[in-house]
Amino acid sequence: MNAHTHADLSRRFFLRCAAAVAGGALAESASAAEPLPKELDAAIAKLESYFTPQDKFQDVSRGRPVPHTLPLDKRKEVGLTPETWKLDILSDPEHPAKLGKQLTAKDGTALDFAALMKLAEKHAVRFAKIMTCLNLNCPLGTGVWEGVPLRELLWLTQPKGDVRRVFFYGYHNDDPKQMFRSSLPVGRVLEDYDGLPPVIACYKLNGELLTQKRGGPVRVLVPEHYGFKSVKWLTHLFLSNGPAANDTYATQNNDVDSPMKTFCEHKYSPAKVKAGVAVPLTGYAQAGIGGLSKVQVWATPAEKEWPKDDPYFTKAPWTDATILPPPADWGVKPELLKGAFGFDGAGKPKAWPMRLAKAYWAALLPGLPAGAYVVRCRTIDAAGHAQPMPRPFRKGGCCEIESWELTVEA
Ligand SMILES: Nc1nc2c(c(=O)[nH]1)N[C@H]1C(S)=C(S)[C@@H](COP(=O)(O)O)O[C@H]1N2
Ligand SMILES: [Mo]
Repeated sequence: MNAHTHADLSRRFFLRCAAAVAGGALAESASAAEPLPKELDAAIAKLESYFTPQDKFQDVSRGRPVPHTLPLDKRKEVGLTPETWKLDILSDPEHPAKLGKQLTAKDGTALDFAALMKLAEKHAVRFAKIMTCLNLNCPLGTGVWEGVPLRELLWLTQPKGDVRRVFFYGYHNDDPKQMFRSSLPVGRVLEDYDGLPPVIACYKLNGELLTQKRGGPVRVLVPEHYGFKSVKWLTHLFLSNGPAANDTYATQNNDVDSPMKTFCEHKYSPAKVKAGVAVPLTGYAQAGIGGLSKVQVWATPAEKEWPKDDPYFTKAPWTDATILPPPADWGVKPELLKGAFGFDGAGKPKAWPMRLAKAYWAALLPGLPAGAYVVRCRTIDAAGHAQPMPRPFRKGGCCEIESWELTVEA
């Protein structure tokens, strides 16, 4: 490293620290290389806490009635409380796997919550994940999820072979038509490749037991996938020699093999501003399996036509937004993050932005002449793909470039 580069780096580091101090709420930044202008303070202060309180998650659960609305007596009867919960772990009757044994409620050998907690003493893991529905463009919430790696449950059956996939479903009012099922290749459950956290049988969110509404007592949580793989009110887990996905979502024309995409949306943008006055913008970006390297914004006069042969606006004069650093206050107890997957012993993320989670961003557009504008934002993933590439197709998850209106008054 030559002296010039070093001086330049030091200057950048100084600016980062200045930004951290000026921002107040912001911890030391690894990504904000410039101090944030004061005009952004108010919009940044409006951003929600990083982690979503359990009762603030959006809900898309199916069921008639939805299982979490059942009265307590009924929930006890069907095993939807920690004291009554039971999980059958079975060989798929249609494509049998060779197992040493099965765990079944019928034989009194099903896994109960106490046995799961016993496994948790040795194997429990926590990780951050954004929960997003493949069919919605806005995430349902971001949490620290705790559970036992699902492979520990598979190993209880002493599998000998003929296992290619696992599938699972939850309580569905004992009505086959209401069953919500998802599946994974067994290899993904057994091994955490590509730096991924394990697939878990999850019983806690943000340090609290999973509520009925979030799928308690136990749900599956698949770190890299959209919400439909994370089956709630888990009751049945199958080891299967079937070769293909049998997810309920596949019957609804969804791409059930595509992990989460990288994309962004705005959170704050004024509806109207005065001509020549800088425009504060904030938003969030979901860092999908492809990671996140940049968020960019662009405002253009509404009447201006864009060439039809550039549907993703790749030739537009995008400018970089600032990806905000990890928050000083995450919205959960700090102890929860110490030693969690992807965090160090002090509770600091090892990399930022964190994959399969989110980051907030902010940008200050320079003042504009009076008129009607369209503003857009997009992400650039870690490999350099600008949104919605490299996977633009809708059925593998939402990633359209968001656009919204801005009026600039004389
Ligand atoms: N048993 C069951 N699990 C389910 C569902 C369901 O309808 N029933 N919906 C799935 C879908 S499509 C999504 S997006 C997530 C949403 O998780 P959340 O309700 O905790 O936000 O749950 C998944 N798990
Ligand atoms: Mo979903």
